[in-house]
Amino acid sequence: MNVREYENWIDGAWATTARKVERKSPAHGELLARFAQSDENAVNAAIEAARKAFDSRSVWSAIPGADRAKALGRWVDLLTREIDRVALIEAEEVGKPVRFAKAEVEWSIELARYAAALAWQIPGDLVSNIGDANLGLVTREPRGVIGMITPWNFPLVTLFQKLPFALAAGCTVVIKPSELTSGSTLEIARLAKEAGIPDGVINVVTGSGRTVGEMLTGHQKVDMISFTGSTAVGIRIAQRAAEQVKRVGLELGGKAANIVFADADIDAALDGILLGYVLNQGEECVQGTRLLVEDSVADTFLDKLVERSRKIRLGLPTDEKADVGALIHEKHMEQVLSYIQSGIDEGATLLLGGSRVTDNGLGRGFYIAPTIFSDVTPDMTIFREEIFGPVLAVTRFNSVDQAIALANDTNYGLGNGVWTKDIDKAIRVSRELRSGTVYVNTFLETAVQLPFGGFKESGIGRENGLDGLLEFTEVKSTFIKLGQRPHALPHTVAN
Ligand code: TXE
Repeated sequence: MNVREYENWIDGAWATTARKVERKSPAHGELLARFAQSDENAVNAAIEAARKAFDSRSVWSAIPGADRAKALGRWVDLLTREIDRVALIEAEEVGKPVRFAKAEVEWSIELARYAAALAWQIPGDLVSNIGDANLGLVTREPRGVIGMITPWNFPLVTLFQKLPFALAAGCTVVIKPSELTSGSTLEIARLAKEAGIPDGVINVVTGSGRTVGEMLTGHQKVDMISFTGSTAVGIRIAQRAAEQVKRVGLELGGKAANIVFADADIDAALDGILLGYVLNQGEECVQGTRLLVEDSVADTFLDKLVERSRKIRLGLPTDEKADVGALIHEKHMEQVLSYIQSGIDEGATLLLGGSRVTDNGLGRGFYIAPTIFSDVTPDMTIFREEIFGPVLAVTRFNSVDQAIALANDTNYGLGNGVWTKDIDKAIRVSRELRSGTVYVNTFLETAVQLPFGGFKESGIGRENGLDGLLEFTEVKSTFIKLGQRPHALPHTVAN
């Protein structure tokens, strides 16, 4: 296997770093790539390059939006050309099946195309009702240099929910991808140069969160941190950013519930719940990790769910037929197993799975069988904490009010699902769910126009949609006086 060797990408070129970190496959243990372990000099150089590109207005930040849109379009075309190669890198480094990695790159491309189009028309306001002698302009300017810190579960999508939107707005960026999955981010930075996006607009420094992430967050010349990752790290970033009154965008953890009412299309609900708890090995912030099912249909629903879950195929990243891959690393796998143990110890009923899978050539990887617990109560750890593995916690309910209360009984608020054919019920429940996204009779669907983000501890701010672009802008009010301005202190000019 060819080991990919990467350096940092700074000011439009590879920048050599002495220390490297290795990434081994979580699916079969072989060495995949070496990434730079950046030091302070590298981080400073990347920030300086982004600052210079931003401050010299004619490079990117103040050029016509149409020119930025065209450059982003060329970049997307190049990424489209390289879908298969980038998808394979993504699959290998994360451990996920390649067909899902390919869908992820395709979705990233769609996000970038949409964001590029937004660059044509960044909204502003003209305030003309403040008297004939006055005119007000409300304009949106790019926020500046954005530090982007991204996680390992969807390295490209989590980045593309930020990057093209920030670029469309006119910002420049320094990205710190996860130290486990930096390959695709470095590849797209290189493609940006080929597309004619000016040097310094996109910079990538790799390394750990404790070093590189902290440096980026604490740097005076970074105007905003846009972060996707755990709530614990998000809180730490917000605290540090507050010291500099630095803007943050935080997309954090989740504990989504799918509510299945007895009048739902049961076949569709089964399909959505299945995908919702195993997609990306369950390593997903909007994972449908809790199932709330109406008591009258619960037994048959669970029987069918277990039956379908048994048919889920685990496999290597290159296995085109695999549904579920390996977890990101051994420690994470052990943590998921310890959550499963807590479910058993705290009295939930294990209906399926519950252990590591090592047969069929998966023995060197970190695989866990799809796992379903029933009789889960809200005080149990598996009901409350983000597990980030293919584990479903099932709780029964008897009324609409009880279902809503159970779904909202969490510190998180990223997404939830409702399954019912009753339109009144669907709308009532979706209004009362405290989450940034609600899916009705579907789950994990996306549209680039719809903003994405969390209520409560799931985050601050929104990605995607027009809101996703506006996050990367500052609002400026310009007051214009027309004609002769009357003296405010006339006695100071009287003879
Ligand atoms: O995330 P971290 P981890 C959740 C999920 C998972 C848990 C831990 O529950 O099990 O978090 O995953 C960088 N200053 N999610 O530990 O640490 C880090 O290098 C600045 C949910 O991998 O939050 C990486 O680039 N940066 C989530 C990024 O933060 C720091 C996706 C995310 O890593 C830093 C991933 C610091 N002090 C995990 N410490 C989602 N919402 O989808 C780390 N980083």
